[in-house]
Amino acid sequence: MKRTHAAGISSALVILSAGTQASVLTFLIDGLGNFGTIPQAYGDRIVALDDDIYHYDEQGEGFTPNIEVSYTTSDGQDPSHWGTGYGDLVNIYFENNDGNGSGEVVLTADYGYEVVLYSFDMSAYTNAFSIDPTIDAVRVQGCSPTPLFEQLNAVISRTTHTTYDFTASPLQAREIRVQFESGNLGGLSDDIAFDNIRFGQVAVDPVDIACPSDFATPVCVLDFFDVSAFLTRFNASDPSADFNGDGDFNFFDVSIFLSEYTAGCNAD
Ligand SMILES: [Ca+2]
Ligand SMILES: [Ca+2]
Ligand SMILES: [Ca+2]
Ligand SMILES: [Ca+2]
Repeated sequence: MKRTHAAGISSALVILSAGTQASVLTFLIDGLGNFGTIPQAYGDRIVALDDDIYHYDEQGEGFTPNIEVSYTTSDGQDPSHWGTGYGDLVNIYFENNDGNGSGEVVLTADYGYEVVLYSFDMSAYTNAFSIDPTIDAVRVQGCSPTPLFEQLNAVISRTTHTTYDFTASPLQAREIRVQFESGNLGGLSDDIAFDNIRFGQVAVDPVDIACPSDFATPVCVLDFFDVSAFLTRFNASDPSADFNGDGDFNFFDVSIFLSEYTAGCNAD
C-alpha cells in the first residue's frame, strides 16, 4: 500500500537522493579455499573495491553502503566457496549440501532505500556433466509472494556461464532474494554456482515506499519490532514518523501508521 503524503517532505528527500549505484559480488576472499564457508559479512555495506580480505568489483556506478548481504542457511543450506572448474567462472558461491540445492543470496536495503538488481552469472561444474544441466528454477523474489523473475527448467552452462541480465529493466525492492533450485540434480545439486551478482541501491521517497511501516528487520515482515521502531522515531520527532507530513507528531500519524501496518507488506 502506498500512502499519500505532503509534498514538502518528499521534495526534500529527492534532493538527498544519491542516484543509482552498483557493486559486484565476485566471491574473491583472501584465504578462502574450496569448501570454505562464505562469510556472512561478505558484501555488507560495500564502500570500496577492497575491504581487508574481501574484494569486489563495480561498474563505474559507485557502491552500496546501505545494503547488507546474507547467504541463507535456514533451510539446511551450506553456502560455500569454490575456486575453478565451474564453467569459466572463478571464485563462486555454491550450496554444498548434496540434494538440498536451495541456493539463496539475500540483499537487504536500509529503510529509505531499495535494492536494484542488474545481473548475475551462473554455471555448472564442468566435469560433473556431459551436457548443460537443467535445474528446477532460477528466481528473484522481492517482498511479494509473486516473483520479480522466475525461469523454470533453467539450462545452466557447464562450459562458459549463463548470465541473467536485467540491466534493460532492473529489478527493484526493499529486499531481493536471488535463488536457484537444483534439488532435481540429487547428489549433483552442489554443482551449480552463482557469481558476479551486480546490484545497486537507490534512495526512495517515503511516498513511494511500498511498505512505509517496515522500519525494522526482518524486512518485508511487519511485527512488534516495527511498532517499537515507529514509536522510538515518533517520540524523537523523527521526520520518518511524521506520516502525514504536516510537521506535527500526533494521533493522525499514529492512525496512518496503524492502518499501513494492518494493510501488510506484500506490495513489492
Ligand atoms: Ca551480511
Ligand atoms: Ca567470481
Ligand atoms: Ca519489519
Ligand atoms: Ca504529522
